[in-house]
Amino acid sequence: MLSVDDISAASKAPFSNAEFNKSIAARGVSSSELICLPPSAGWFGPNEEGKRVVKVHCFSNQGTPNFYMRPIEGLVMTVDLDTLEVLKFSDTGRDIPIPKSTDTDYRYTAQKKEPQMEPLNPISIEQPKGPSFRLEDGHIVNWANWVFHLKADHRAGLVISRVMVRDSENGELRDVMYKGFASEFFVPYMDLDESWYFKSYMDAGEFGLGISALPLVPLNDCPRHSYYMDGIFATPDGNPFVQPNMICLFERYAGDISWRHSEGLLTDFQIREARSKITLVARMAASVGNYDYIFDWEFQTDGLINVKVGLSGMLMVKGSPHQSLHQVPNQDAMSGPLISENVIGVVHDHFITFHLDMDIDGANNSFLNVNLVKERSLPGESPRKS
Ligand SMILES: [Cu+2]
Repeated sequence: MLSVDDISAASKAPFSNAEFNKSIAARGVSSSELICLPPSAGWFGPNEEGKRVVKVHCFSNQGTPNFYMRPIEGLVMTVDLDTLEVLKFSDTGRDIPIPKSTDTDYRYTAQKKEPQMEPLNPISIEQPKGPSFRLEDGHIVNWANWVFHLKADHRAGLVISRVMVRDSENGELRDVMYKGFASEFFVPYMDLDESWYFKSYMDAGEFGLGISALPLVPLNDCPRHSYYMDGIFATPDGNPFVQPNMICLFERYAGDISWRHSEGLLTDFQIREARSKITLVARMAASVGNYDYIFDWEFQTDGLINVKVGLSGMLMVKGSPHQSLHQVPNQDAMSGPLISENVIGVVHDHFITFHLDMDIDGANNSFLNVNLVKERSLPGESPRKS
């Protein structure tokens, strides 16, 4: 895993390299406007064996905090993390302009015009008696029929363990899951270029989801009556530090129905039974470089656990010599669509794997995969036609 110290040292390493300084000067870029980052460590052959090696690429932050939209394309340094030496210097994009900063600032205060939609009236969900969950020892969550342990983790971000649900008939606690967490991400970009082939991020194992989870913004990230939990991690030199408010816990009511039934059309029973759906959510948002992953572990009173991952933030884009599609001689050769002047959105996937150690009514569980297959009825077998 790359530590915060590794990342900061690697991002500074190019500036003491003469070739690098020459190249950025030739592009008319000042070193004060550059932000350099190691995108993904990976492993690319035996000549990296026994070394801790990262690639470093750079962006210009001139005119925008959204430097991700202004890549210095084709400029890649391979840096040894132990010696901070530039092992390899690759400069293939001198003819590719740095995309403009115009309209790239995403901050609310920087928006020049109001969004073209009818404004929404204020909305809020009342909990006059406060939330219904209760915490023991700061980590054991009790809510409705659920009991589980919730903690922050440097690598996985959020870990749910010893999950139990109370039997509604006899009140006994029944095991559901021993432990669950996001075990890894894999984000390969579909571009084989010298400056792109290594962009195949493993965000949990290389950077750490917990260490990337900055404090949540009350009322915007999590609703009123949320409980906020800190993460306590270690710095690279072993000192503890607090990552404040990195997990929030809240009850969600989105106006949905959990269960209903009506009678009256066919019988004399006049029944209108409906119960509102209230769930409990444990949330974390990891800002891994340009992307923000929002993790929601949602508990339903019917015994279901939903895990949802939302993706937000900025794209990792590629600089292009072309300003419009008309200038592109062979569009099929591009690794993604031209999304703005001189900007390609490289096609890629985000794969997320989970460690789910289920203990449903004990440890003796099995996994069954069900696939329904269509079967034709034989003539004379059944009057069913469809
Ligand atoms: Cu993406």
